[in-house]
Amino acid sequence: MKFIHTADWHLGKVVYQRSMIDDQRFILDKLLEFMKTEEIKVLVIAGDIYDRSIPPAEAVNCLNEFLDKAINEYKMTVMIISGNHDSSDRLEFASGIMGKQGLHIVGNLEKEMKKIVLEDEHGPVNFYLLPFFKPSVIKYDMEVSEIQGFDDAMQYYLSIQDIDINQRNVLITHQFVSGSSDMIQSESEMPLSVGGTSQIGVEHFEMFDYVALGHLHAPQSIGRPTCRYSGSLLKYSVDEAKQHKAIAIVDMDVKGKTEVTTHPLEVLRDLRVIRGLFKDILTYPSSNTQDYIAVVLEDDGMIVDAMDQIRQIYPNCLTVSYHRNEPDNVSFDLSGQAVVKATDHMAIFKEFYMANFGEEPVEPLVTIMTEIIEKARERYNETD
Ligand SMILES: [Mn+2]
Repeated sequence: MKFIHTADWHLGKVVYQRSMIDDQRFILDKLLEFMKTEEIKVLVIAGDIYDRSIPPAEAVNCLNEFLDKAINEYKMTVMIISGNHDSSDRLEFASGIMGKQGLHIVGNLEKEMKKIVLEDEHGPVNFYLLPFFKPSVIKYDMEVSEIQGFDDAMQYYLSIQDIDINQRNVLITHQFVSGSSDMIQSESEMPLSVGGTSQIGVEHFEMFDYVALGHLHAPQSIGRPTCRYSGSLLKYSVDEAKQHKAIAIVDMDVKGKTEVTTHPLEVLRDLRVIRGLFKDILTYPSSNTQDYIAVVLEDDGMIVDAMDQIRQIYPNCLTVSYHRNEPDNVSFDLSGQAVVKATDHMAIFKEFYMANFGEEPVEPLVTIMTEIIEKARERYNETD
């Protein structure tokens, strides 16, 4: 059996005030075309269908049109779970009725994991649909008081499921699953928890022949080739510019024989970073001027109206910044604000000052800021 694994569509996403709905419609058409050509009838979407818990109407319409074609026209089976960006209740709406048509949506965690059984020439393949959940759901709703975090919540939850390890099993889930090597993270992922670790050890998933993960936006396997983040549908932040987005094609043969390949889908507009001197960027434009562009200027001085002039050539330019304001620990969030990864308050202030004024803050600013930080710490009882 072959199926497609994808995740993190974030329909309705706005990047630097630009709605990406046209790009999303375009790539979803390409996905349908690809599945039709390859005669693949099963699609798995591992959460974050929408970008927000209350998605805009155009995002709902986009999903609706996609599912209408996939289910009614192409007779596909589609399995969807909710991610941390989705509203589980909204996503689950009418899912009971749609199950008969081949559309399976699980938004809320149930004590018994939803199982969809599909058959091929080798027998059944069990797809388990496990939506994003926080440890508090296990701790309070299921009344398991010893649960501390994401890792033991997942371990506990899987331990109470009845899974036949002699059959072929696929898990679809949306969590931060980690292996022994480094994971690639992106700016456009919303942290799953504030404070503490939300990471779940990959070793808890050994009973599954394939684990279809959602949450991390860079395509990557975790621990083994058959435990994988498909990555997001499109590049959703500037730091994802160099990633190669692709869907995963999972080819499941007999038990123990599962192959994974990837396929990049054609995009309407790419998201790229262009670096250089202002005059060079204007004089020698690259091809695909309709792409989403983040410009990093290597000029020393400030250029008045840089964005307006660049947009004459690159109408979809998202952001213009200066290389000199680019310390290693500053990156850019979706609204174009500099995000400082340092946790030290004074370091954050210094980076903020650098990004705005192009120089280090001097006295008496530093002393004043030190006092403000100390007062704020006292007020919120914060210690180092
Ligand atoms: Mn996501």
